[in-house]
Amino acid sequence: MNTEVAIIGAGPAGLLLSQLLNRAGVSTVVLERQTRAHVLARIRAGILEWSTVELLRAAGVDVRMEREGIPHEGCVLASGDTQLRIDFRALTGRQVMVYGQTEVTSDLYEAQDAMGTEVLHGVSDIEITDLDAARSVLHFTHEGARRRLSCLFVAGCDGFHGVSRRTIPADRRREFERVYPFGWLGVLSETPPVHHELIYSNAPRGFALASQRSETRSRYYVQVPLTDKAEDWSDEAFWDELRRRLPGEVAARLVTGPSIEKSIAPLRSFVSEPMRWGNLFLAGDAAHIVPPTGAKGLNLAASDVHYLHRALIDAVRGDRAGIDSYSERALRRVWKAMRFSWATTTMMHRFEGEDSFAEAMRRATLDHLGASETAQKDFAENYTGLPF
Ligand code: FAS
Ligand code: PHB
Repeated sequence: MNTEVAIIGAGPAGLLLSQLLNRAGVSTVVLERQTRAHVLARIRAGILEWSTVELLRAAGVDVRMEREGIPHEGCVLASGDTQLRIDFRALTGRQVMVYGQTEVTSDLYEAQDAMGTEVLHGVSDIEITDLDAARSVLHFTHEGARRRLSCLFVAGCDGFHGVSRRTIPADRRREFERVYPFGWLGVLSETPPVHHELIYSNAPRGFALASQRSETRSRYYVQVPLTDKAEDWSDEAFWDELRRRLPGEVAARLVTGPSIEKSIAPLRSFVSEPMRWGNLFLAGDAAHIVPPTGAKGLNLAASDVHYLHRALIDAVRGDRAGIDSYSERALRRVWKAMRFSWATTTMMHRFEGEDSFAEAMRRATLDHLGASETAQKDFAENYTGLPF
């Protein structure tokens, strides 16, 4: 098999990159470990930065998003019964879009079907070779046969547990990590959202988030110890805990119902540098992980794809300047989002065993945010997405 760009991973990063390259006339083959149904069953992110919305428009996958997505012009940061609305529109002139990652991935799959792009599922044992040659080779197993894919470039879009980052020699990688001592227990329910905007709540019992997928489908999270298991939490226990962590007047209007999905996501901050090794380019979770507090995970994957698709189109046409500067340019934006995600996680969560000083710092940060339009503008600029 031959192609111009081999893409490992059919998550949002891999499919969006493939779609943008195909629309520019660059051929791709996408290799995915799981089945399509498995990929589409994942419940993950829910907030799109406006630059991600515009990139999806450029990829030609905006029709359903425009119809079903919900623009949000602000969010609420709650601490106890105090609620502070951050007005994105007034502070930055920008907004975000509520549209689930699952829907983004589904729209990308349909667009790739229409393109006739080869997306192979059930692929295993990928080995990447010849990264320093004119053409690289992926060896992999598919439908019981060992196969060979020759390409000009390889895009590692295979997430945190993928093979591509580990193809870069360990002594040439610089890794930065912070593992948080708690996770997020998330519930999806066919119930009307408790508020028309997202509420991030810092409560004495821990963090909670009231999010949504549509006017009839809600997504809620509570901070839980890493020792918890989703199956340990009954729906009733979840709703009770969520009520305890939301402002009283919000909890009073919470509509509960059976969970249609319930899972615990661990939280970590992680960056692996560089994001390029010869003909291999990392994008998305393959290179970096952020705690979901800042709603940056999916949006950083889109950010990497924004830089990488242009660099690869130019490189296929003979201009290598973009691929030579990709890692540095992508990482500059990654680190700013990494900082914002770490800062909001620290500001909004209770850390087991933290001392009174840490608690006082969190309170002072929230007080300052409430009193300073400059601080609110900084939050809004980061949350709605820094410029590419
Ligand atoms: P993905 O992990 O989505 O996709 C990688 C793909 O590569 C997967 O389909 C995988 O099956 C495939 N793959 C892996 N190894 C392979 C191999 N060896 N060969 C072939 N294929 C391979 N972000 C938010 O902004 N908000 C959230 O609330 C949020 N919640 C999350 C909850 C969970 C449980 C997780 C894990 C992540 C969450 N994220 C959230 C972050 C998430 O949305 C990611 O940022 C986003 O999926 C990144 O997309 P990709 O980089 O495409 O990686
Ligand atoms: C979600 O709806 O899943 C979501 C929204 C905002 C976040 C994290 C998750 O910061």
